[in-house]
Amino acid sequence: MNFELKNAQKIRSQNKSTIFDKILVKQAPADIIYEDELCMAFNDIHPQAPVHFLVIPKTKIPMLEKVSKSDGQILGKLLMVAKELGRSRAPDGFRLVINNGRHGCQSVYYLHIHVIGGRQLKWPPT
Ligand code: IU
Repeated sequence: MNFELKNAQKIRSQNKSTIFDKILVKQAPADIIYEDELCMAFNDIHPQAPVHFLVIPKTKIPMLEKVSKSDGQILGKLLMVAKELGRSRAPDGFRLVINNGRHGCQSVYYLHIHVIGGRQLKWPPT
């Protein structure tokens, strides 16, 4: 069982501070590749492909199932940033993934979009 899967099995409070809260305020290290007033993107510490970065909102949402109607604008923004960075870093194609909850293999309860590419990806994901 890999680290993320093991972590995803743990029951945790969704309101607890996460490593991404710390990365946002530069209290934890990350290889930041993009930042603006609404979001940040940084390279995944355990990349699953040559290109693997995460896009997070600056306003905390613990997981996709917790988004509300008022989050529509920030969700659109995250997708736009993922698309722009994905297109320039993985011009032959890329995949976006949002893990949600235990069965979704979410290990960090701070909403993030994985952007994965730089090699031929397979389908379906297991
Ligand atoms: P998940 O969808 O919650 O399983 O993804 C969390 C990701 O955060 C996972 O791919 C980790 O490798 C990644 N990560 C990171 O980039 N930096 C960190 O300090 C930690 C985890 I802890």
